[in-house]
Amino acid sequence: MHNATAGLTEVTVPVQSPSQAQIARVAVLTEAQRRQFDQEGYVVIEDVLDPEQDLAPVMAEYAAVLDRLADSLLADGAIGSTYRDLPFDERLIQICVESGRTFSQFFDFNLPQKGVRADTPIHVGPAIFNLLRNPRLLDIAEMIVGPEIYSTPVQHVRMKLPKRAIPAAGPHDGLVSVVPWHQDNGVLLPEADEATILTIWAPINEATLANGCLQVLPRTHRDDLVTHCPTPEGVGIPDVLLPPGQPVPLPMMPGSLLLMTQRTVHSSLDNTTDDQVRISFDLRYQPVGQPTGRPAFPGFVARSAAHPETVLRDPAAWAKTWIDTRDRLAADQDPAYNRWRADAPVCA
Ligand SMILES: O=C(O)CCC(=O)C(=O)O
Ligand SMILES: [Fe+2]
Repeated sequence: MHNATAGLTEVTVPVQSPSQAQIARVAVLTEAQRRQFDQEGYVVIEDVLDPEQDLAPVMAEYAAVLDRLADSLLADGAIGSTYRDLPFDERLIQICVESGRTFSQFFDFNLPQKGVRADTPIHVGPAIFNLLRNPRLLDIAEMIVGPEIYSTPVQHVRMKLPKRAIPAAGPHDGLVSVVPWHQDNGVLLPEADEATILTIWAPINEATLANGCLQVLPRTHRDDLVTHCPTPEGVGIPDVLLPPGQPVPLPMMPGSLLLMTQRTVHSSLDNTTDDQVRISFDLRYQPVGQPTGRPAFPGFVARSAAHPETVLRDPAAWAKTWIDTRDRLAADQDPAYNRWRADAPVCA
């Protein structure tokens, strides 16, 4: 009864905390923030998203994904309990440790670059779509890419695990582990070199030096694309080619956003904690009509002043674009995504 009453009260008398009232405004970059983005190649903007309103629905969806995953692993005998009573990150860690596997593809709203099968897991739920279309995110994106905004298909959720939860045999890729120094353009096809691609990196829980926050090399966005090499952790810039400069680590609270250009050199730290999963989204927006660098994957028009009728608003239609893509790729050859060769002299 107590819960029902509390729920009703919330609905009839919405309580607005000062921070919620502040968050409700149209999101804008101040002149100083815009200047920092232009001059340094990155900027952190605090309190753009409301953790309760904007991020909790995403985590509720992921909790349901983890429920289903735990049920099926228990049925297969891979784990001894579903660990339903543990908080999300402890539960995910326990399930990875016990099964000796990692499960990034079950949560990601993207497909692997190779070996897509008709049953490759992908989570394209409505809460994820709503986050991609969040008006405050799009307000910020509009200030960089203009009023015709395309949500590119090059985006991920990353649940970076403590080292102890990653099996020695891997995978040690950037969805669960450290990410080497790179420019985002370096992981795209050359077709996107001249595009304007904004990366918005958004932590869902607190990102710290200990659990593997991002770090940037300021002002590197003014350089051309640097040669990258394939590495076991993903495509990265070899040490000899890393531009000089002092890395700036960026611990961040949920609700804050990091904005980067497609040429800003950045990486992320190891998760050296025992019991935390660093959960974050990296989302990308660009002007409608420019190449995304991953032509085999589907994006969508997220906002359009000129052609509002082209905006995708239906979460089920969005999900279908990915499921259809999965079916097509399962039947096809792997498309090429990377321009870098492991046998280039600088990569040896
Ligand atoms: O989240 C990470 O650890 C790396 C993210 C990244 O490279 C990006 O957002 O472009
Ligand atoms: Fe990146």
